[in-house]
Amino acid sequence: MTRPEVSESEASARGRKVAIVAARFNDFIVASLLKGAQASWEQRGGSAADLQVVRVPGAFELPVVARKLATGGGYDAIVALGCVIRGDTPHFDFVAGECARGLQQVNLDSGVPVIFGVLTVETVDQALERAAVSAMNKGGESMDCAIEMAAVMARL
Ligand code: INI
Repeated sequence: MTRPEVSESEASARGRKVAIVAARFNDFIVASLLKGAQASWEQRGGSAADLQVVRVPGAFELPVVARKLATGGGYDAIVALGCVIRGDTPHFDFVAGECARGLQQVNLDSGVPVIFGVLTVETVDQALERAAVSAMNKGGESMDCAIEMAAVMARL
């Protein structure tokens, strides 16, 4: 990933309120994404009381809950976490595609940033690589993105 650092103020979670909606399907991956997101929230100074986590059955269910959180929760951003692995399912394209489409719809319709932290991969190995406890953890990256977007929206 090539992205220059954001300013210190835009990288701070202090005073922000964020919700995570995370799928339970493929939890051996999603649990690591969730840990990465929570760690980033803490590292950036977010308070535990201002971070809500909601679990849903699968990636297909993420948009409807993201919508509820975005429209009624007073959150500055929503982070959606999940993992869809092509090898596991003949309906990969439906689950992954509808999840992405639904989350983008909530993002644009609500005006509350919805971050796409859903892995859509070919193999388990690719998923493990992106969920490792490292700088590459997609959950942590998604939380960083949410915090930056909260700052961007507050500034505009
Ligand atoms: N849900 C996922 O989050 N990842 C998957 O890989 C997956 N597969 O393989 O099918 C998956 N399916 C469940 C789906 O998200 C819904 O929960 C289900 O269809 C009920 O609506």
